[in-house]
Amino acid sequence: MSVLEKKTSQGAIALEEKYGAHNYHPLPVVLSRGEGVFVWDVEGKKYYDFLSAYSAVNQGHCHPKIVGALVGQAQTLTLTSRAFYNDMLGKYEKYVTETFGYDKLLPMNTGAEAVETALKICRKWAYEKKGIHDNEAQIIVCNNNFHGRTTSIVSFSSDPVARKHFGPFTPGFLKIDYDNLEALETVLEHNKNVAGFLVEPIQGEAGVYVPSEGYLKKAKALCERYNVLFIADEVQTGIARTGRLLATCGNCNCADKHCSGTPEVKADILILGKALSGGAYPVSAVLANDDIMEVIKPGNHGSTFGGNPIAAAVGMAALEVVKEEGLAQNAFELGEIFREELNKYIAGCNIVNAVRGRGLLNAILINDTEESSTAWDICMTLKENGLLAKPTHGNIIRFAPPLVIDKEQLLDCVSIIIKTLKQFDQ
Ligand code: IF1
Repeated sequence: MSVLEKKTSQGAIALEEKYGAHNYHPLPVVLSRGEGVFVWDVEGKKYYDFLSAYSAVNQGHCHPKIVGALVGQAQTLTLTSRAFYNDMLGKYEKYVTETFGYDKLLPMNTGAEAVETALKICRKWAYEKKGIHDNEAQIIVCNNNFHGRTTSIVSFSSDPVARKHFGPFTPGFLKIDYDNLEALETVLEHNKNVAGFLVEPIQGEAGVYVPSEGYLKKAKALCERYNVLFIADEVQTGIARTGRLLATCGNCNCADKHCSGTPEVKADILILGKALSGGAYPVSAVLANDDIMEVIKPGNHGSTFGGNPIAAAVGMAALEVVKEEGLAQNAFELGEIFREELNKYIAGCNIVNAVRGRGLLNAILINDTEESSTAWDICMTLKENGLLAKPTHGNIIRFAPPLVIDKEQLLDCVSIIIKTLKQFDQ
């Protein structure tokens, strides 16, 4: 039988291996179906999904309301381009801007495109509003950031694997340590050409690194003092993942249907992606108020697919699900339980050093080197035990289930994780 006919995991992996570029190293599991917190492989084995497509599937796999919106719109009108108006985009823009409390939205498709968009808006604002001389604007970014894969974005990455042999790089970025206010202030003090500060509220790829209490608020205050735009990349942390509608939200009750995400920190430019569509479709967005967004004029920026009617329908449905099902509240409560239960185990084990995170964006730090295969081996055993997760940085395992998970399922997962870790503990 040829690999094409063989409907097994091995066959599917062989096809990707032969015909696909080798830009990933996936866990050897081939998924063919998903529903809520579960996915099934081609052999029919059922797993808890503890990656959620890197936090894109916060609303759960194949959420009927989101799929309904997708199918309904796909049968009506899929794409017009922005050369013409469509009857969905304005409704979507109104809904999203009201939800997050901004004047305007610029629609894109992927997270990286939205980050690029934010950088362009920030630079243009710097030249036209702040008065920085042409081509001299600088944007501050953090060490160990992850903002995507485009040439400009990898230009300011600190990951050698993501950068090597992709130069020459885009200039105009200044790197400082994350969670370090002095470093931020020093750069702001000594450089008159700073236009913006791009930051993740929690560094995801860096291993779910949660900054010190008050860091974002104080960083925002510094930006205000120096007339620098605070740009929050909430592609991964946004849409209820961290127990708030946004990780930059304060103590708002996001389970409240009318919550507009009272901000602890209100970013000047907010970047959303991933779960903005619940994983059903690539949908990203940049939000800002008029004084900033008005620098963008016809011809300055755009995308064939950005703001298409399917994206608009899916985006509205996906946000409605978050509000209707109280996913921020659920993520907050279950996140507390998750860390508490794991901490009980960690206190008496050797294999895990710590658990950290916010809401349902968490990670455990494996007691081994970054070069070791321990975290990978644990993820392989978790897979055998019916739970899918992926290591980051060699010795950190991220745990980010869909936010529709209930308490009973979460406790079931905690026991799978602990049972697995015990197999590695000496
Ligand atoms: C991959 C991590 C997650 C992001 C933030 C922008 C983007 C991302 C804060 C770009 C994307 C991804 C993409 C994914 C791995 C991944 C990731 F491990 F790298 F950190 F989510 F945890 N800003 N994050 O996290 O969005 O263009 O991909 O839509 O496979 O590269 P995108």
